[in-house]
Amino acid sequence: MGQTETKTTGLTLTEKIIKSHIVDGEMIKGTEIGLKIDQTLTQDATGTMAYLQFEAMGVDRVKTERSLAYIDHNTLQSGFENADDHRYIGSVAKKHGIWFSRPGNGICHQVHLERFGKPGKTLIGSDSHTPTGGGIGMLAMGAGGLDVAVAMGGGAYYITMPKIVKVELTGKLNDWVSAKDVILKVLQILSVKGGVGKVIEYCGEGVKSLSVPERATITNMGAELGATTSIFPSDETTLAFLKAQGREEDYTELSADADAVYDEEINIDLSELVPLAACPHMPDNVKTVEEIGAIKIDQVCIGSCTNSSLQDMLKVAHILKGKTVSPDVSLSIAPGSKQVFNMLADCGALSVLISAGARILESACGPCIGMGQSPNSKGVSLRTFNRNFEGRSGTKDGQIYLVSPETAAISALTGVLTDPRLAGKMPPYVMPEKFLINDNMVVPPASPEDADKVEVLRGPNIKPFPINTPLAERIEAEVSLKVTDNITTDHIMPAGAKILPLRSNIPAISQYCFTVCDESFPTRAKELGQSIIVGGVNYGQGSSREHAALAPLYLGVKAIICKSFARIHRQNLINNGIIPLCFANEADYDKIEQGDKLAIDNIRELIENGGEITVKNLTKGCEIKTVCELSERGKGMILAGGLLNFTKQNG
Ligand code: MIC
Ligand code: SF4
Repeated sequence: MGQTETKTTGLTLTEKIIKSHIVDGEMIKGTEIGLKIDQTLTQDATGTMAYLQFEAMGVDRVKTERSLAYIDHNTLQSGFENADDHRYIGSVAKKHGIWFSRPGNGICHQVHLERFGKPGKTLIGSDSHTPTGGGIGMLAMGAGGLDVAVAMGGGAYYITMPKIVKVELTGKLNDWVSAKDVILKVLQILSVKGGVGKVIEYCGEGVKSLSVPERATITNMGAELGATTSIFPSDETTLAFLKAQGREEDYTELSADADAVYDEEINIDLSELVPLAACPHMPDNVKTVEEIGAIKIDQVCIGSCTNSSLQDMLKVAHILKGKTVSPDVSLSIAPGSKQVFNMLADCGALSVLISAGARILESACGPCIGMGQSPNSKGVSLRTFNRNFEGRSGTKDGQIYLVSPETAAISALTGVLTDPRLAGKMPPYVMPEKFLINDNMVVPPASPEDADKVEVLRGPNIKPFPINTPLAERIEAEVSLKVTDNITTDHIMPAGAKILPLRSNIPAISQYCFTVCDESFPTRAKELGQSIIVGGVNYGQGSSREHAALAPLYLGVKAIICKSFARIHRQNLINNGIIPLCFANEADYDKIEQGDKLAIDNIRELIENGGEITVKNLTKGCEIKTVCELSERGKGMILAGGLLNFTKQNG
């Protein structure tokens, strides 16, 4: 904090990219800066809302270098809803200058890395795993849909100038140990809140031994640290990857200056790492596979934006070759993109996977977001994914462990969690020099001249989104819910095959808000008319889903008082005019109970002045000091009742 930009030392890689994109503010840590955004991406589960918001802004054509709309989350079509949303996104994309990646083309982050990401560029995406792009040296960040809509319209993206953590990698990974084990190690060191307000920058000799997809596994799951993003340098390995993708003209060499100064430093010797697993129900609940022991497993899922590259799939195919999946295990495999799928088919690896008994799924998020493959009751599931939050798999008492593809594949054969190092020599696999390039599932937008002729197709599931009203002078409201630490957006707004199709229908989806914690919450909140939620540390960690702010807004939630917030969720609250308050003294958490009546007087003035905000607990007869640190822009949004109102007011 407080470190100024007048540096005489060199710059970190993050600072270099920020420096070339900053359009508002100064590179002073802890202050708000606005960045020019070169590329945006959306996925379908957040995309409908983002494009409705984009339409509400009245911009004809996107102003970015490249914007893409991917379809990868809501691919199970058990009713008209998802198909209608996909049709809407396809048509709105065509009209407004956005490239449309059709269902079947793959998971947004995997496809973006392969086909569109560029070193040194900025990317924001309405999905928290957008930092995958850091694997090729992009400054890639997850954001709320509204922020993405603004960036598509040419507006800046605002972040707090982050602290920068250097992760110095030395040595080389041993056989059977992989990139997933590296990020699980970082999670063990930093925890799920250890990255908040920070960018994790990887450097050192060890970087050279990691391929681009391996680097992308690490930056992808950096989202679980709560970090603003993670980034690797762009070097010869990046060039080789881009060349193999037929995109060497997109290459720029990028690294930190030798004398760059970091805020924190972590050293990891890759050769000392062993296979790790994140145990239920948090990605930072990390132990060695050996330590957990040979627990019986019911399911193995390989895929997701963390581990679905061709390299991961080839490793798995070589491990499964000529073998059969344990009779007690269901193994599902989802290649990350059409490119990966095609190449697996062409080289015969797909046939190996099928022969071994794998259940092959389409290239999409699938089980990672509970779109099918929910495990059996109390089922133990090993997944190469990035999140194992309670209930996310679709089975409330499912026991999800996050592991590497190597550990997953070997365990699928043995039927118990198995340290892959016990399996002898690692079967060799060869990566091709050229990838199969065929972008036929990416639909280009209409030309500006033809855009008028494109009709936007809306299905009956698409309902208008709620817009807040300007902040009142006084808030008096009951506490409708009190929750504990590390509440995830999967608690606030659960996903899964049943609820995801309602993402375009806030009145309907809000009926599931917080039901993981308390089934009666939606009815109670609605009946109260307006209310306040109380939480612990790292409130809102996980996904970028704006619905975790929109549904509470619809249900009348005016403010959240907690010990600390996760970055993207806090911004989503501000964007929607919900006041994010933090206890000045964390122990005061105990002074409020669910059902207490709270009051805040002169709230407009207090927000404007930016000082302490006193919350009166009318039920308990005590006062609680809170703080609401907001930039001038943030204050404007809270006072106006959200970003859309604020933008309208300010032209
Ligand atoms: C996730 O992994 O939780 C998701 C589903 O991809 C979310 C986005 C969403 O909720 O639509 C994310 O990571 O932001
Ligand atoms: Fe999809 Fe899972 Fe990646 Fe989210 S984490 S984008 S649901 S694959």
